[in-house]
Amino acid sequence: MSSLAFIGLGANLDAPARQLWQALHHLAALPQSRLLQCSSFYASKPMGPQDQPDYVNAVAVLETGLEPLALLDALQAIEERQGRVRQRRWGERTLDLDLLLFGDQRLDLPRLQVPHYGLKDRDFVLLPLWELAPELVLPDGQPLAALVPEAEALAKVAEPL
Ligand code: PH2
Ligand code: MG
Ligand code: MG
Repeated sequence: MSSLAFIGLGANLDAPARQLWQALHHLAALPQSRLLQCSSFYASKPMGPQDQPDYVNAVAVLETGLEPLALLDALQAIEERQGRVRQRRWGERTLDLDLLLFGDQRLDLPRLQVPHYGLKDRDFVLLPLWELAPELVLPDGQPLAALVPEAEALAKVAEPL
């Protein structure tokens, strides 16, 4: 049985848009999985420490037969392949891949909370998600469209490469 997984992508170091393209390439190569779609790339001001570069953010949707924790392992392996070093909390990074939604599952495991805890508060997640799935209803029954009008517009990155 396969599930739809929404994945948040973010980067603010080392040619961020190129990092996102490379991550999409790796996501497309995951076993038992098919990369269905990716949103536009959005430029966003950093949440957290302000003395770091702006981010490029996007959301991708994957159809996968992997279990959530196996997918999480795969996402972390991609982050590592792209040189991710864990520095300060909410600090700069070459690539961040967050499992935002996994079908309509709700998981509260030590390693994995789904839906992602920050999903509803982050414009750089809500806007690309809404671009992909304007009719989406979150596992708690809340329509995504109800959250988006409060989100601030973000500029799309015109030339991702
Ligand atoms: N990710 C962070 C910290 N701050 N800010 C923006 N704009 N976009 C991000 O993806 C982001 C962030 C850590 O995951
Ligand atoms: Mg993140
Ligand atoms: Mg993360």
